[in-house]
Amino acid sequence: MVADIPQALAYDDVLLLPGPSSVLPRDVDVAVELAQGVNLRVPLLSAAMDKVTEGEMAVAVARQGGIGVIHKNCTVEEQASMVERVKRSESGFISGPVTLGPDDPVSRSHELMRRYRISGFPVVGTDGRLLGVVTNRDLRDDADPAKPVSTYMTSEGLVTAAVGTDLETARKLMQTHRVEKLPIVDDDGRLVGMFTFKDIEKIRAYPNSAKDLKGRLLSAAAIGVGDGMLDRAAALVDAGVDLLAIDSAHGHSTGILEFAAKVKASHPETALMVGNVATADAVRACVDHGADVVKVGVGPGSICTTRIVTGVGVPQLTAVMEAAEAAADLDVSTVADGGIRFSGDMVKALAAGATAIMVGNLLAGTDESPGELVLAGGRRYKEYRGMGSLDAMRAGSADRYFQDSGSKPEKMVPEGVSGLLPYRGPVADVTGQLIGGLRSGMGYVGAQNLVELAEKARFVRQTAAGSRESHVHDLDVVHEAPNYQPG
Ligand code: RVP
Repeated sequence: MVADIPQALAYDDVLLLPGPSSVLPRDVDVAVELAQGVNLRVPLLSAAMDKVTEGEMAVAVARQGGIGVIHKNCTVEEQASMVERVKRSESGFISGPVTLGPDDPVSRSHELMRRYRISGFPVVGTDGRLLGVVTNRDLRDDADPAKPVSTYMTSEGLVTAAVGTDLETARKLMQTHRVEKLPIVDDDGRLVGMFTFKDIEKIRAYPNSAKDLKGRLLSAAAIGVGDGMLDRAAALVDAGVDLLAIDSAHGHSTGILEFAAKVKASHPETALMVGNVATADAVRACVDHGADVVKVGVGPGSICTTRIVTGVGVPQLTAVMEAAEAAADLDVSTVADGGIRFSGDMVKALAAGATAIMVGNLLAGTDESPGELVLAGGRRYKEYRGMGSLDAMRAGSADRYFQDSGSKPEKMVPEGVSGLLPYRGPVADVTGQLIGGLRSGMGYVGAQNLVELAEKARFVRQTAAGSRESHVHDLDVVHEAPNYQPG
């Protein structure tokens, strides 16, 4: 009987063999298509966790070429407005700008500025014609909140451009006329869209952003099952979400699968990610129920106690390999979720066949993660918690673990913990190291792109002694490296 038990491996159990290579790290291609319309420039997702991905993180990750999955421990309105924030953050050409009517009060303009973090609006009449532009420069502190915006808007000598104006022409026009917004109007003077100078500058600053066909950053958001979740999905789709993620600790369960089929039937055009799973059968079940992407990982997360509390799970390398093989047969993608501690783990996950990876821990200590810095013993930290921790479940994630959020805390059975992480600076620093490590790994393997990485990968197993040898040993680290934390 014992002999029949299959063995499963974790990332740290293996290494990749170096192969013949004429590939330089800087020349490799790390782009992937996660699902139709969801083209990533780097194979990275940030976790749908309330200490990891809100609007700011989602924008930051998309600017680096990945996609952030906005968590759902908040109201539908809050989550949808975070998606909108991502979609509006830098779109180059904004085809449906937020507008005001001439009679809207100044207070409404302030409200919208705060909500969308934008600095001004075109003002249009009921017939859609552009009447003026109002920006925060027009609305100084002494602007009366009750007065109509027409009192303060600029309407004389408006700088506008015709339909079809390209990005560079728009930039030059705005520079020449020293304006920050360039409304695009048709022959009848109707507003068709708008460029903003800030957006164009950001496009130049983040050339590797992951974008949709309209040039807007990609966004993803989590939903659960149960009351109101179909409405939540609809609100997120209305807000422009590119990828819906059904977030569960056990994706291979009837309730999740049936719900996935309903979501797919309601929103066939929106890419759907379902998880989490750890077996090939589960991948097939998810795909049978509408998944375009299957998320893999039962128990590898840094804050996760599922395997300890329930005795269930699969070491992540094996889970990824089995899932990726099944997914490849069905022509869908997989995301290796959880347990990525170093960039080398990312290389191993992708070499094992995952289309992309998802991280929580590595991004939770950054500037863009939700929450304040905590000072302890002279060092800076940020809080990180599992969605199966008691605190997070009370805040709304109990359904991920098939528990009732109304239960008394002492009745809940947590599958996660909370803790502090060292502060890690901006997201761009972390992703720079991760992708840099990936590129170097591909160079060693001799893989020009991620498909080749999976094809050429040859793993060897390492013993505990091998793992010890792989890690830093026999010295006290004095100057920490930005991509290596001991133990
Ligand atoms: P990590 O990057 O190792 O911190 O793992 C993050 C992943 O862990 C998440 O994307 C999610 O799948 C899983 N998770 C989140 N909460 C919990 C838990 O409380 N058990 N697990």
